Amino acid sequence: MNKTILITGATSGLGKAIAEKFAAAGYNCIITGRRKERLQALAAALSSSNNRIKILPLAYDVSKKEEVFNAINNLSEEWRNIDVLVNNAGLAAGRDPFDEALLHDWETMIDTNVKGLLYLSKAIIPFMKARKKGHIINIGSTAGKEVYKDGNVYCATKFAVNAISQAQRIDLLPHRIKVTCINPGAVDTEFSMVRFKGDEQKAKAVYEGYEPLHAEDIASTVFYCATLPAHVCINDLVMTCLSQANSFYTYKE
Ligand code: NDP
Ligand code: 8X3
Repeated sequence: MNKTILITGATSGLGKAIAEKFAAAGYNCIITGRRKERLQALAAALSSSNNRIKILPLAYDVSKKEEVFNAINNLSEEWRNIDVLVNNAGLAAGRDPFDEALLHDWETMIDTNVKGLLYLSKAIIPFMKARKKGHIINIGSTAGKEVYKDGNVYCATKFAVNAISQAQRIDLLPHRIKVTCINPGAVDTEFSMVRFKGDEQKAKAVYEGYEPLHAEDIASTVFYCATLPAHVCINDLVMTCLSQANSFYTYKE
């Protein structure tokens, strides 16, 4: 029987690449995000690439508690057998000094990166507990390892993802649920376009002068972590491209 994965933020970047990787490996996929057209297009592409799997597109906003619990609680019995939950949906909004940053940006990041991850985990853990197995993979960041200038609340949300991952790992031990936190450095996705609110020049500059990670690199790592033997769990993993050492140091040519 196919395994099932639920991926948040599958309409773009890391989430889309993770969906493609697991679909190719025969997983049934619940793909989620707010942009319905993108979800439908991805669902069609994944289904046609592998006719032995099922794809369920679910459009909701992870930061809206009611939408999350409605979507998850309305899953049919068959779709509740979630083996892997990837809490990936997230964003940075702005990159400004603490005293100049917008409250609205802070709230959006906290609501999405922290509360969204909590809501999804809370909604899905009962299904995993009932089956006495499951794997939660949280996407953190190098920004959750070192705070960098003007990163303030984005970094804080990723520090929170790290803390929540540690807490989940401890408290879910009796239920045989694995918890992995994967912390990538710069990955060339729509992340910077979102962060700089459509400013293409600023977004492009982030990835100039070196080869950043690609979304597929993260997808392969998520897949590796998710397919280890049942008794093995990668707890915490930091990955960067060759040109990046940590949040502060990127060697650009
Ligand atoms: P993208 O902007 O390419 O993708 C972000 C995804 O998150 C989209 O699918 C978007 O879907 C979804 N999303 C955002 N807000 C919401 C919301 N409120 N409800 C539901 N879905 C939402 O960025 P990445 O793929 O790069 O980012 C994915 C994760 O990786 C984030 O958590 C990010 O912090 C993290 N990360 C990224 C790095 C990078 O350099 N790119 C490095 C380290 C970590 P939609 O808009 O359709 O809702
Ligand atoms: C995304 C990577 O360096 O922009 O989490 O914070 S960075």
